[in-house]
Amino acid sequence: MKRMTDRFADDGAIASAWTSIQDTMYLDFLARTNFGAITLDMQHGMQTEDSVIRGIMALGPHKKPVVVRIPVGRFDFASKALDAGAHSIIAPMINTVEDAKALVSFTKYIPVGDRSYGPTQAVNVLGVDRSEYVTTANDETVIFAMIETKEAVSNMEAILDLDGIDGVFCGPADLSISVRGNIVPDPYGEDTIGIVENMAKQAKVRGKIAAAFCADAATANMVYDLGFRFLSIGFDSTYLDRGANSEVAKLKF
Ligand code: 3PY
Ligand code: MG
Repeated sequence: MKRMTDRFADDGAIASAWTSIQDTMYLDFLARTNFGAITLDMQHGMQTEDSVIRGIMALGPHKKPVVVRIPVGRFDFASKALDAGAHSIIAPMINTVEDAKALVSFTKYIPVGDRSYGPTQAVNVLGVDRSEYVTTANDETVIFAMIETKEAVSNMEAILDLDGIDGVFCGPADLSISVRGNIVPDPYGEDTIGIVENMAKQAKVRGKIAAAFCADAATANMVYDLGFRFLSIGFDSTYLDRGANSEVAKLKF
């Protein structure tokens, strides 16, 4: 199987779907689109532990990277999602080096972290044997720390310096709320765009991946130009609205 990390070689980028819908038939449809990866969102999206495990298994045959955004602090479930065959974890609200170290301890095997041995289902889903899985997992699983508060920004370089943190993931809405002190988000607005630019720069100088949540393709293109290389684009209701409404708009009645 072509692994997720390969796709970043030669400055490649991944456009990921972002989904909250628990249904495996829907996930099968989504995986047949031209998105390069599928992200299952448990933080604000309605994915549950059960639906994520079923989702990873349903997505396995598509051979596309499956990414799971865990709820805040649920590093135990990050391990379980990797054991089920997820390629990557996005951990929200990583504000301190201690948060990041806890994330690494649950998601990377020794000597980087303390992930417990037991990839029974991952080897089936990914089609590799156990010894290949465990000896390559630290390099092949991609662990993103979400940077989305002022505190996280002040600790970002130290978080990025940690072995086991493979990249940072920009949460532009929470970041703007935290920086502006205003609950109405202004993603990629003038108060935060400099921080976002620096995020990509700091990741790149360390050979790590900058990732970001984007509402649409125009935002993803802008963020790509800043140096981000894993870009989630829109979410379920936008896919349905835009797809359905673009057809309806073509009707002559
Ligand atoms: C944010 O923008 O804060 C996010 O977490 C994106 O989902
Ligand atoms: Mg957020």
